[in-house]
Order: sequence, then structure tokens, then C-alpha cells
Amino acid sequence: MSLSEEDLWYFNHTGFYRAPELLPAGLVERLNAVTDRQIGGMIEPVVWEKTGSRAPDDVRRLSKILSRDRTYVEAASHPVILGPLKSILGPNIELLTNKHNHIMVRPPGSEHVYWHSGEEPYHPTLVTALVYLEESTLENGCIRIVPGSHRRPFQRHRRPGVGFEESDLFHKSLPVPMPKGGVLLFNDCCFHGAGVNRADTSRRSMTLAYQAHDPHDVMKDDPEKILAAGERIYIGHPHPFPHPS
Ligand SMILES: O=C(O)CCC(=O)C(=O)O
Repeated sequence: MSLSEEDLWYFNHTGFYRAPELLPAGLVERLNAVTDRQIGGMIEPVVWEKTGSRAPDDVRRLSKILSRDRTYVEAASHPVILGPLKSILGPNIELLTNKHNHIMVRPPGSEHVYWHSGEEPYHPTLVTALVYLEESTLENGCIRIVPGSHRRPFQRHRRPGVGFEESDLFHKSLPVPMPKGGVLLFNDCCFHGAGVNRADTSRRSMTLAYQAHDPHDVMKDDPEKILAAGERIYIGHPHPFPHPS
């Protein structure tokens, strides 16, 4: 589903948007089944909670998911995500494999995701999609976003490295709870972070990165990018420039 003008205005001003549709329940179940196997087998690359133990319950993040199983690529290419993205990024969209490309497992007790902005405002627009395999709530530490912070005219370190609740960013942020199967899109320049998981179940979400294909790129086969929609067009000026006869 594409965005209305009003939805696009909302995304451009706040920096985030909750897609109105959910991923099909069957696809979410398959994603969870694949993820169960990845966690159970502790299949690397993994980022661990800081518990010192190495057990499935301590898996904080599964990295490099797109090459683990086709189901993850199927989800990343789903119209529920790509429909709104086409309104934001245009028809030619690439999915990055060297940015995000992970599942936040967030087991019970999982620590904060500290405040950060993934990109600088002068970078090409990068849209993050969080795809929820489980419900995300205030109790299990849902993401908080500082609305409008992608448009900052001010300088701020991308990783301020201050306490979560103690930071001034906390007081400027909004919590964004999400349903299972929901898709949250945000401009990766927005400051964001997430709370501690105080529930007794995990809070799984896929984190994916999308950009518009750059039509001035001469090298079209970047091994770190998957064409998710459209084509890799080229619009560089020819030289010598043809004169009208
Ligand atoms: O929802 C979360 O746990 C934070 C997601 C996030 O910032 C990330 O995956 O980079």
C-alpha cells in the first residue's frame, strides 16, 4: 500500500511511520520457526547479552540474517514493507546487507539499546524497517524515537553514550509499541533507543536497511546490496554531450 500525501508529510516531519498493514500471520510463524532454530543452535554471528554465559537464552542479536534463510529475504521483500517504502524512496530500492541485517532477540532481562542515530543527516537517506516477530510493549522495552531528530540543525554525537532514562533524549522521545507482524519505518538519522525487557518473554524484531538506488552509480553490482524493487537505472550525463542537430 502506498502512502497518502498526509502519511508522507507525517514521515518527512516526524521521521517515522507505522505501516498500516501487518505481515501475514503464516509468514511471521515461519520467521519465528527459523529464528527458533537459529537461536537454539546459537548459530554465529551472534551478539550476546552481557551475562558471560553462552546459552540460547543469552542471544541478544542474530547478525547477517539475510544469508541464513530465504524466509528472511521473503519478508524483507514483502509488499507490506515495500509499498510504503516506494512512496518514500521511489521505485528503485536496495536492501543493504552491510547495515543492520539482524534480528534483535531481546530475551527477558535484555539490556537497553542506548541512544544512537545510525546515520548523519548529510548521508543519503537510509530507511530502517523494524519487522516485529513478537509484540513490542512498554513492559518489554519497545523502541523510543525522538520525532523530527533526523532534521536536526544541531550537532550531536551519533552515540551520545549517556544513561538511557537520564538522557535529555529520553524526555524528547516517544515510545512506539508495535503489534506482532507490524512494520515500523524510520529515517535512520532519528535518535532512537530501547528500554530494558522487563517481561518474561523475548521481544524479537528484524532490523533492515533500505536506500534508493543511486542512478549515478557506474558499478551496478554492489555485493552488499540486494535489489528489492525496480531496477538499477543509469542517468549519468554522456560525454561528449550530444548537441541537438
Ligand atoms: O527495538 C530495538 O531493540 C532497537 C532496534 C535498533 O535500534 C536496532 O536494531 O538497531
